[in-house]
Amino acid sequence: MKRTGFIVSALALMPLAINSAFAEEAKTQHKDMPAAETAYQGAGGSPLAAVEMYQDINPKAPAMSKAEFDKARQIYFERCAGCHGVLRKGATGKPLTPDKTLANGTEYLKVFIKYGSPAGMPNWGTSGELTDDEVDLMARYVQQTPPQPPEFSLKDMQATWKDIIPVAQRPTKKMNNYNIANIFSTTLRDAGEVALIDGDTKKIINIIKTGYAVHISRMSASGRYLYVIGRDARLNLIDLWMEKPDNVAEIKVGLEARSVETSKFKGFEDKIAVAGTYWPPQFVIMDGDTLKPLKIVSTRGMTVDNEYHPEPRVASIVASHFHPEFVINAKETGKIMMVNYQDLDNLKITTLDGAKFLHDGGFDSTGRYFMVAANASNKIAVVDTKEDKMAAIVDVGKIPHPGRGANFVHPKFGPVWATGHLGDESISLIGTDPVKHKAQAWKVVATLKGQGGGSLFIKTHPKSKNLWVDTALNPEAKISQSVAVYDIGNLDKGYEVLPIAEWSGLGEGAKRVVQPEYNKAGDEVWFSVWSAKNQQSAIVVVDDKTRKLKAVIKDPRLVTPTGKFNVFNTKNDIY
Ligand code: DHE
Repeated sequence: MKRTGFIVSALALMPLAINSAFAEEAKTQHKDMPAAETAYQGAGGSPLAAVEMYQDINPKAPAMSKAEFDKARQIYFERCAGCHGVLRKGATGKPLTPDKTLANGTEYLKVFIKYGSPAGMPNWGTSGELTDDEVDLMARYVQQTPPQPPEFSLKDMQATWKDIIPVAQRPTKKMNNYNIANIFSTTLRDAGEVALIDGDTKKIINIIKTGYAVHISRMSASGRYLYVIGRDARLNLIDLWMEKPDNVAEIKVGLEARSVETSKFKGFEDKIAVAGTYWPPQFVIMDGDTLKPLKIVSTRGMTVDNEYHPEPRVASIVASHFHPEFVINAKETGKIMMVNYQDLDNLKITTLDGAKFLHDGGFDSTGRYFMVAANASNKIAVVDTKEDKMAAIVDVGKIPHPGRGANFVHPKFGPVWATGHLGDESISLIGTDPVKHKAQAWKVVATLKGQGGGSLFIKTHPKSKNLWVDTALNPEAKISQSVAVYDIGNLDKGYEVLPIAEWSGLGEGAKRVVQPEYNKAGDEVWFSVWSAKNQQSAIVVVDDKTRKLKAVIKDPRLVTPTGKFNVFNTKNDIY
């Protein structure tokens, strides 16, 4: 039996009665599961856990009371939906639709839920996360018809839209003395806030309320407006020209989201914004300076394998520099939509076939090619945003996770873009110059050995000679609390390890070092030291040239900092 796809294929083949030998096998096999990937997919806990949903009664499924059903639904959306999908059609995890689960029955499912599987299913029971009663509850729940969360229309969005400070009442010029190009918008994940930190003085300018488990920040083309999206699909628009930068508009674009972007094409600066949602599976185009919703487009449809998928979540979105277009990546279908925002009444979308499941990515150094991770296929899909065509699909390591990736000139192979991986220790360098380095273009030209798996973000800067790689989700504390740094001029020398968490001086306690981000000048790298919500966290600033500690930013208000977005670098796609 193939070991991947274990849950469903094994369930289909095994007899209904579970013997203890099988349970023993499940227990031992679980040891090789890719823990980093599982921890990451379930990281957020879906906001859908709190949403009331309509439920059919399936006479074939085991009986459940309403109270039991509601409890199970909450557990499902908090822990399982990230991998198995809202409608249980399967994503990183296997499908759990009644046609599969009913055939296998409660006892059978209980073993998998309790002991996990080598394909990545966590051992929810033996790890102590779920009690035996809860395991039984979940085994019965996944045999019911999946409840469907409500849709979210333009009217629903309009009802949540707040034009807090209308354009006419906003400043007509910058009203503060901040060097706004060097502000860092810092995600305070569990506080549902962002901290605007002055990159020059390292002082907090303002802490601003945003959505639940806030995810990313993006900048408008002029560098004035900052867009922040929460997992609960609340989108905030912050005006950096105000005396004290703050929210000027807000909207809820759905029930769950991760991505936002703004128009960058000449003539459309600051004009249009777009946000993608996990639920409902769609994206919405808005006015850039007010967030007024204008047009919704569904992502439901066929996958790259020509199978229907009812909930393709919107993953990363970037703005083209070559056309008035957004590049919108649908996770489960593996499709990449080039959405032209010039004429919303006659919307033109060019759809490209990428690979499954699309997640995060960034541009090459010229801004023409968008490199996006198809994490379940271990590939990077390369989109030519000038020609609106796929340039290539490149095989890389296990579960690529680049963030926006890192661009630099390799001493031998010319311009490359790099990604780290969640599933292994490798760092893949892909040639990105099809003109002067044709033989290397869209090939992995070199593979570096990193500290270990569980890497989330990699970064460099055009002015730097360093390449920084975090390993935030590595199970070893020593590795998750430090970063590896390579000398770009001498990559064969291997990496130096910097003990960032130790430098923060936070002392004992679980913490992870996550996401290197440069300042505008490219001479400092900022790292988040991400502790639990009730513990102190910090930002550690390293001098890029000397690789020595430069500053530690600590403040009781810096609760669970994760992503940091330097205004200049984010606006100009510098990484
Ligand atoms: Fe993220 C980017 C989705 C978990 C921090 N994350 C993204 C993007 C997507 C995404 C689709 C790309 C947005 C874009 O470019 O338009 N992230 C998800 C998930 O679905 C996932 C796996 C689970 C979840 O429930 O959310 C997940 N992400 C995490 C975390 O646990 C992280 C480490 C901490 C946190 O803040 O929650 C995290 N994700 C980030 C960051 C970026 C990001 C910092 C932007 C990186 C950048 O440099 O651009």
